[in-house]
Amino acid sequence: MKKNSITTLNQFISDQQNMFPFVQGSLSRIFRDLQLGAKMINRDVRQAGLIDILGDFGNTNVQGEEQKKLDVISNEVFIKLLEMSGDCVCILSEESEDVHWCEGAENAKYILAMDPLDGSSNIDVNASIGSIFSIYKRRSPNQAVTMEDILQPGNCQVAAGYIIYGTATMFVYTTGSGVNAFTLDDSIQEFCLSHPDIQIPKNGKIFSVNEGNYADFPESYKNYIDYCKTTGESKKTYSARYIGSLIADFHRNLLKGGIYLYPPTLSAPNGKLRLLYECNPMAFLIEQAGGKATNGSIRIMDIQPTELHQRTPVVIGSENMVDEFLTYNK
Ligand code: AHM
Ligand code: MG
Repeated sequence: MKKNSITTLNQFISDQQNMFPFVQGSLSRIFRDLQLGAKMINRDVRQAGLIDILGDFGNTNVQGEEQKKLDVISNEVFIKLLEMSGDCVCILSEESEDVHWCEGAENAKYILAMDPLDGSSNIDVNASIGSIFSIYKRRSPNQAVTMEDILQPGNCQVAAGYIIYGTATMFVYTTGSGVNAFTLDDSIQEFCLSHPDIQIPKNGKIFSVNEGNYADFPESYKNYIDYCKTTGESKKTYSARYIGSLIADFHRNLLKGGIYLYPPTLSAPNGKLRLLYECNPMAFLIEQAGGKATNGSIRIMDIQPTELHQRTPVVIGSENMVDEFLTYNK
């Protein structure tokens, strides 16, 4: 990149496409749709306190109109845009119980999984939230889509990323050759390359976990968390940082180095986070940035999903910190 030059996300994607001529335009079109959806949701998030979108889904406002939660609106926005361009045969969403089949796109090549607005309970308190996506190529191009197409392990992802609606709005993604982040320039409404080729530091100083659940964690997790909090002259302690919004916690750790844990608990033995919509895309990004992601015993991206809304414990972040955790969780 030339110094002082601006590279927009569209330009970046089109350059990548020129480098790999076998990549047809459909993946680029999906990215165009995701960008447009991100800008529309960004607009709504920025106005969240001003317009009637804060209430619970199902409520009616004083005019008798139905109020919609932003996560429902976000789901509708992405589905509508992706369905219109016809490059996804189906969409899997944390907000939809079943597979959403895209009308007229029976022959499309891609399957998209998403959490349209993760951490949405943070909207009401003006904390960062985000949208997560993960893209797979269907395995059966010339026949009806099977469950094998839909339930692919994370190691088959062709692209993944997230949009963080924070103090700035950023689009962070990978197609398997590094991680790049683009910041939305509000004045021109373009995502511009701001963080090329992100690498997570091998060691970090931050651990992120909901310690409110500590009593319910397995012993190995408790021991690791106790270790993170150890103080002493010879040992560097870690600082705790936990927003309770996966993308915000992940994004900070990605840039600064750190580890994020969502352990199994007594009441939720598979943790809380979803494999398809949250853990796989984050695992692809972290590995592409030089980090690691595990469920405590195996690599997140090697888990074979068996159901759409499957949950998994997750430990993700700087390589040496995840390795250190694994010595506690043999
Ligand atoms: P959501 O998909 O319903 O928004 O829930 C996922 C969120 C993550 O953003 C966050 O990391 C986690 O839930 C926080 O859970 P907890 O409040 O149990 O710590
Ligand atoms: Mg979520």
